Formats: sequence, C-alpha cells, structure tokens
Amino acid sequence: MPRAFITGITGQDGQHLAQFLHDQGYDVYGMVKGQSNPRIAAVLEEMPFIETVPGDLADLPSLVKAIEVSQPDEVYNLGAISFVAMSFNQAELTANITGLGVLRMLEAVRMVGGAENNPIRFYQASSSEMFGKVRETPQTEATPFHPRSPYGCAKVFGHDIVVNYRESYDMFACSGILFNHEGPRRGIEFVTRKVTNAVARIKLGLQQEIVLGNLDSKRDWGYAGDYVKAMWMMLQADEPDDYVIATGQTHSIEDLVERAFAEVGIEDWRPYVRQDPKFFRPAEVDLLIGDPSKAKRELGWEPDVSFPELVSMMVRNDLEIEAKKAGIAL
Ligand code: GDR
Repeated sequence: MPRAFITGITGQDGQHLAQFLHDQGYDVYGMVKGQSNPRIAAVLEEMPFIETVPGDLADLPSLVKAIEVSQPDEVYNLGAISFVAMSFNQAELTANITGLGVLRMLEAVRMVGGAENNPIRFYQASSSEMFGKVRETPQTEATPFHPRSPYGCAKVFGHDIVVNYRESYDMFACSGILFNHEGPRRGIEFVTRKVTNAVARIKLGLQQEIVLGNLDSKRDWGYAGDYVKAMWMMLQADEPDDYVIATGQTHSIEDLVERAFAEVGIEDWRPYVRQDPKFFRPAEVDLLIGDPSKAKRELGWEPDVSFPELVSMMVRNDLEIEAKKAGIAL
C-alpha cells in the first residue's frame, strides 16, 4: 500500500485529503503537534484509519523522526498558521511555521530520503495570497508575487524554497497555488463559514446579526473536496511542477452574504449585517481570480462544485448542526 504523510491533518484540507487518500488505498499518517492536541480526537473518531505521528514544524529533529517512522511515498505539507488576519498580530510565529516550516520539512525529506533522486514526492500548500496586490488578472503560475500580509510573505518563502530544492537536489517537489477553498469543514474564523453559520443561526432565531469587515474584496472560491484531489494529481504526474488551482470565477463578500441569506429565504440581508473596523485588515487583497488552465491541460483537473452549490452545501450543513445543538426540528 502506498503511504502518505500529512502535516495539518486536523485542518480542513488535511481531513479532506486523509479521506481521499484512504479511499485511494493509501496508508495515511498524520502529524500531530503538542501534548494533547484538542482537535485530533474528533478527527480520529471520524477517520480511525489515520496513524498519528508526533512532530512540530518548528522542530527539525521531530520532523526527521516523523519521516523515518512513517516511511512515506508522498508528503503533503498542509500545516501552517493559516489565518491571514492573525498573521498581522503574530508575524514572527507565522514566518517560523508557515515559512521556515516548509524548509524544515523539505530538509527532513531530503535527509531521510537521500539527496539525489529522492523518491519521496513532496507537495507544498502554496496560496493565492502570494499574489496579494495583484499584478495581472487572472493570476497564473507566471504572475509575479506581491504579498500583502505576513502570511503571504511566509507563503512566498515556502513557495520559493520548494522551487530551490527541486532545482538544487532534484527532488520531486510541487506547489499547488490554491485559491480560497471552502466547505462544511472550514473553520468558523474564515469568512465563508462565519457567514453560513451566522445565516443558519439567524434563520433559527438563535442570533440577531452578523458583524463583518470588508464586504468589497473579491475571492475565487472553490470546494475543498475538489482541491485536495488536485494535490494528489500533482504528485502522480511524470514531472514535478507548480499549478494554480482555482475556479476562474470571482465573487465579492457581499455576493456571498446575499447568496447565503437567499438560501434560507431572506431576500433583504442588510438589516442583519453590521460592519466593524476590527475585522478590516491593515493591508487587503482586493481581487483574486485564478486561471487554472495549466492544471486542466496537464493534469486533467477541473472543479466540480460551483459557487452557488458550495454556499448552499455550507448553509444546509450549518442549519443541521445548529438545529441539532439547539434541539430544534427542521
Ligand atoms: P483569506 O480568507 O484571507 O482569503 O485566506 P478569509 O475567509 O479569512 O477572508 C476572505 C476575505 O473576506 C474578508 N472579510 C472577512 N474575513 C474574515 N475572516 N472575517 C470577517 O469578518 C470578514 N469580513 C470580511 C477579508 O477581509 C478577506 O478579504 C484564506 C485562508 O484559507 C488562507 O490560509 C489561504 O491561503 C487563502 O484563503 C487562499
């Protein structure tokens, strides 16, 4: 059985990827940091097939040990401080984990797998946040980076060091430049889930309003389940390379809000939405729209779930969860 090693196993993508790889017949190893990681118990309850391995992206010896123990064919580095807004407050931590963590992971793979023609295949979770103040629209693999947050800067370092290790040590190392991807497993701090959860609670009479930041910024939102498949496809290709993974369509936060409220039959959303400067960012990424044509051409990858389907899936999921918690029959 092929073996996959995943960092960030308790995050949205780690969970989707673990299930996907298990379904493909992989043995799945998930790196878990800390003495008693509060999220891993819930993940293991749903996916008991995951073998957990201790390790921390801030600690190279632990990564070497983790790779030695799991002996993977494929490594997926999804672990990061991933919340852009938080990276402004914890910039050094973000640089260390989201940036230098990639270097440490590559180094662990190189040390354990051997320097030349390393057989371990490596995937790095790069991000559309690297484009930041975009230089062209839509963004492709060739678009120059202009990150707008400590998170984006750290991701640029991670991206560049993957290219460098590929070129220097002939490693099979790829980066997926993933645009925003969402779903029912999304953390509540991200805007899509924050909105769909609040809309569900407002519909059920559990909450009065939702407080948001910038409603004008635009994102290219896809479904996380579609995007983890692209990660795997990159590692099955003949040659390692970098790919933009996106839908090619963009929507504003306002569009998201409108569609989520419409899903529960509320046409006029304005009375329920308040803006607060505390949710505005010191520097914003105004317009993201990715061109996934290389991934389609070379990998045969295409997204299945559309933006309306995604919002509908998330609102319905939150309605079910919130109704169950409150003991309300739907
Ligand atoms: P993003 O996702 O920063 O694009 O990064 P997020 O959902 O946090 O923000 C998207 C946009 O929504 C605006 N916004 C708000 N955002 C949040 N979180 N909360 C609010 O109340 C709110 N109001 C408006 C933001 O200003 C922003 O413009 C995500 C993460 O998953 C990264 O890790 C990943 O790399 C990128 O997507 C691709």
